[in-house]
Amino acid sequence: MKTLRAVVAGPVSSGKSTFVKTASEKNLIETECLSTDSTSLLKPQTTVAFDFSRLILSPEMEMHIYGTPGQSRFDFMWDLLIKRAEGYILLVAAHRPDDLPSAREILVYMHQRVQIPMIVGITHTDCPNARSVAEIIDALDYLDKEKSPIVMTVDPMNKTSVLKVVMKLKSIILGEIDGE
Ligand SMILES: Nc1nc2c(ncn2[C@@H]2O[C@H](COP(=O)(O)OP(=O)(O)OP(=O)(O)O)[C@@H](O)[C@H]2O)c(=O)[nH]1
Ligand SMILES: [Mg+2]
Repeated sequence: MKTLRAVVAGPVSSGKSTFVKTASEKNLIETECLSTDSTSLLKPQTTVAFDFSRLILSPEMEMHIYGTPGQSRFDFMWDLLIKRAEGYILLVAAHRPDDLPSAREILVYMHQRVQIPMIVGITHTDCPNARSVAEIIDALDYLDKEKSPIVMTVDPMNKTSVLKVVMKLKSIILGEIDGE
């Protein structure tokens, strides 16, 4: 069985754990602990190590999906996870523009370590004050000017929506479609 490894990264509360859980067919692992500091204003629990789920793609292939912690004090986990990955999804919440610098920091962090297929997944588009996709991409100031990233809106609570992003990433990793 061939295994593809994908990482789901992004700022605190962008929807990473929800995404990984929704994609899951089996073996879900979560490492959520009570939030402290400013994160507790957003949500009672936060990921401290990683989320993990498995998805069967075909009889010969499965995908392991790892969700990172959002807090930068756990960035050693970002490093561990991204270095084994074949692709990643950067989740960005559309309704919290104050998080965009942190999303960009994560993008830079990943880009310094790997050049692998990636997708920007815009979450919380259903929320009041959600910014437009163009505004978000502008703020991310994508690093590779010759290649624009694939950008998709995604509802991490909706399986069809999550699988659409996962299958797109799989196709780019396998070279079935161009990542530009
Ligand atoms: N309305 C709305 N809520 C969402 C969306 N995506 C995620 N959520 C909610 O946002 C909250 C945070 O989601 P998590 O999946 O825990 O976020 P996370 O990125 O894993 O957060 P950390 O582990 O703390 O970094 C949860 O209550 C989700 O149900 C979305 O697109 N729309
Ligand atoms: Mg989480």
